[in-house]
Amino acid sequence: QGQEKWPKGDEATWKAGLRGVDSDVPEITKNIVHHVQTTLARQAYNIDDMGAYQATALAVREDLIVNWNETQLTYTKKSPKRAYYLSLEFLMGRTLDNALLNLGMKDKFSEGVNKLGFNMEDVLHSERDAALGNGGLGRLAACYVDSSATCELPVWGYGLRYQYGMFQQLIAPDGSQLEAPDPWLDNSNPWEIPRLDVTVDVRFGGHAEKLEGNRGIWSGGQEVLAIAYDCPIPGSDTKSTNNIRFWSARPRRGFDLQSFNAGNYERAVETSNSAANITNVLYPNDNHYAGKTLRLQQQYFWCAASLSDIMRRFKNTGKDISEFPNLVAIQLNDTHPTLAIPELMRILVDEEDVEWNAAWDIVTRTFSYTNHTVLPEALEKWPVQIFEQLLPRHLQIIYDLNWTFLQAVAKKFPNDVAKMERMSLIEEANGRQIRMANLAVLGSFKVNGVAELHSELVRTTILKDFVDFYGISKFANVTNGITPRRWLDQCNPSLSALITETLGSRAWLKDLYLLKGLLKYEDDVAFHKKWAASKANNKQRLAAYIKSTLGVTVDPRAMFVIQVKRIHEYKRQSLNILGVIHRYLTIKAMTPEERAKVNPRVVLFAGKAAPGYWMAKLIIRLIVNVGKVINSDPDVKGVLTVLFLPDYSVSLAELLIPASDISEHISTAGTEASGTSNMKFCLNGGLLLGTVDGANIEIAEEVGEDNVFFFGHLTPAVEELRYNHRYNPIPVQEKSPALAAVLDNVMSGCYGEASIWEPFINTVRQGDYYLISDDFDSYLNAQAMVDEAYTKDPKEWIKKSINTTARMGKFSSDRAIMTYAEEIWNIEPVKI
Ligand code: CJB
Repeated sequence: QGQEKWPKGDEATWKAGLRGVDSDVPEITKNIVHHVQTTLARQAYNIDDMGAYQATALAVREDLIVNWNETQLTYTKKSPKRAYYLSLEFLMGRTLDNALLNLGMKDKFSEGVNKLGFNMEDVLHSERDAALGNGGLGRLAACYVDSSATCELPVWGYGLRYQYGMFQQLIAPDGSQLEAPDPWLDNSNPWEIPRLDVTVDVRFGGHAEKLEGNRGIWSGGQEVLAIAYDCPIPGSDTKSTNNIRFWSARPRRGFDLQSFNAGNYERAVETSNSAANITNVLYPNDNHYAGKTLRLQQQYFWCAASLSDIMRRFKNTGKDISEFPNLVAIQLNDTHPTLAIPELMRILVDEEDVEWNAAWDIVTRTFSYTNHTVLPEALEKWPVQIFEQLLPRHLQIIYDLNWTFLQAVAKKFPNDVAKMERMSLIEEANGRQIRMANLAVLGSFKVNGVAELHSELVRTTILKDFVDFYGISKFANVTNGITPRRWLDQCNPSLSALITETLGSRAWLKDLYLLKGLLKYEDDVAFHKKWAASKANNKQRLAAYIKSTLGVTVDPRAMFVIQVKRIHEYKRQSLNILGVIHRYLTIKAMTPEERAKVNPRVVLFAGKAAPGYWMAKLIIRLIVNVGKVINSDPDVKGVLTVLFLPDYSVSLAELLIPASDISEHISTAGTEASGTSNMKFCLNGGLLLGTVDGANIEIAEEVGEDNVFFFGHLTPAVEELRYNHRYNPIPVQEKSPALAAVLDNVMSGCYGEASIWEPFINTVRQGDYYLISDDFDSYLNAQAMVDEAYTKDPKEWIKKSINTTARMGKFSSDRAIMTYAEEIWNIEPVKI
């Protein structure tokens, strides 16, 4: 009784064949050698680091799959409510190190790899980053799947398997950014499991007919096949292993035989070309909407495949369709997956015969939406014309939803035509467009921003009308978080070891508030020494990398100042480089005695600009060229070095973040929704220099205002300042003589011809939308305070650093994901 029947064949034979997780070194090495021999067809005679990486990865993958299978079987048997995280981007970085640490197997595998004649560090570095994301939004998704597995929550991610990830950034001799493709799958990807049997037909185009009761029939057009590739996501110190299912596009009919027989080979393969294109490349825009048809195709392809898969899994439970929201929660990561809303309506109404209102009830109890930006240029609006061609049935559904919705709006706010216009799913001005954010809000039961200030701005600006309409309770905040496994344990082994030694266990990695225990040692001289040694070690590591990649020697005893993130005007790398120039001019004007007293700095930049973002690329060029001049000027040698590190990536972040003394998060107030690298730097004991924006504010609340360096105007002032720039401009010379001198210096030609920089300099001199001139003096002031704090009392600085790390508990992505689970998805942990 209660015993389940063995599903197939002879149970004992099956069980004898099953493997468990390798646990001792001889088993591990045996399996690695097995893969060298029979998977890679190589031997001890001809194996290199890359081969060793591949064989090790294949061995670890087997362990992951053992746990994956057990996890998925448990989910199927227990049938809990599950959450699905739909994200067009998962910026995973490397997997091997993370998997070994989460499995608790790193030491044993290192020993095994050593026995086979390799060094684990070299093996780990042979792995190529999986860069299926642009920046913060994609890396957040990666942290969230790590935390879901660690917190034993039944969560799957759904994404696209791009053939080409984020482009590789090269810097030309003149300092400009060049882009090269990232064919990351070329060496094959050991972390994915192709599921050639898990496929979905996805339709594009054709025509839609309407029947009675808002039902419809969609037919014709072209069908594209979606094929699933699964990527196991191990939790830390648990068997729980979740999944990201990535879809890849294949032509439905690989070949049109008729055209082929008629001698038209090109036409015959045409379908296959256009279909496979869909998952070719990640769009390299961050915080910017570009409106490309292929991007809309990507979005629908992914939503349709994922929903079909989710529906199939739901149906396997045997439950009535009305139970769907009790077993399924779907999180929309930004508006990119908003098409999932009309798609679920289509499935329910057209295929499952659910009555329209009942279907809408199911939909609106299933979805929730995370907004990641209030920047107007980032909000997605698809031209109705493109929509009509690709998704005619969805357009009908959107029109029908809009009709009912606007009636409700009119009823609640009679005679407020302007409000109706703003809330409509369709924007009528500048060609008709579908407003994806409005649709996402309409179809979701909860909408959240990603930091307190951002959520407040969402409620009071871009979605104010919707708050008036639905009431405040539909709108929430979930402050972002980061996984401490990757962003401390993995990237900063020396600090992680020190923390574990000090706290007596590794429990802090799963309960980050335990870091508070370090506060006991904030004045302990011996602890200070170890803390400083760890930082020095990380700075040396970075210095060695800089030497080997750029050939530049930097002194690890200098203060390392780091700003790494996408290059964007709103993030104001421009303010940083103009501040650097000011520093340079100031030092040059000093006597040698005065110079000897200056706090030596190494200022590091890294980040990619969208290939079509001309101004961001110009800012990179300026940084590189300013660096060239400063780094070759004997007057500032040893006092100021400025470098732009090419090709920023997750792996480079792992090297940079532990090495910072100060990191800069200096967006114009109200523009950075949260930021997450700010959390990573602070967790690693780097202090924060920033504006009162995004999650900087909550970091300061946690670590204490005297442990961060804040500057600049606050959000409420921004609108008026911008207004004044337009209508009552004050010359830069009057507002900030220091800035005026810096701008003149740039235009003097010492970093390259004035005409190159003029377009950028003009954005500051006229209009100054990002308020460089308003914040410049305050920024310099904050920099002076940094110098003073760093040089005056090194003990005090270390104490600040310890305090910062110790008080970062709130920013674990475990806290964030548990908030989603409890307050939005209503799901519970499942023990495997
Ligand atoms: N974000 O990375 C992106 N891309 C976008 O298109 C819009 C927003 C970022 O999301 C992060 C995660 O929520 C935020 O921390 C960051 O402030 C935001 O710019």
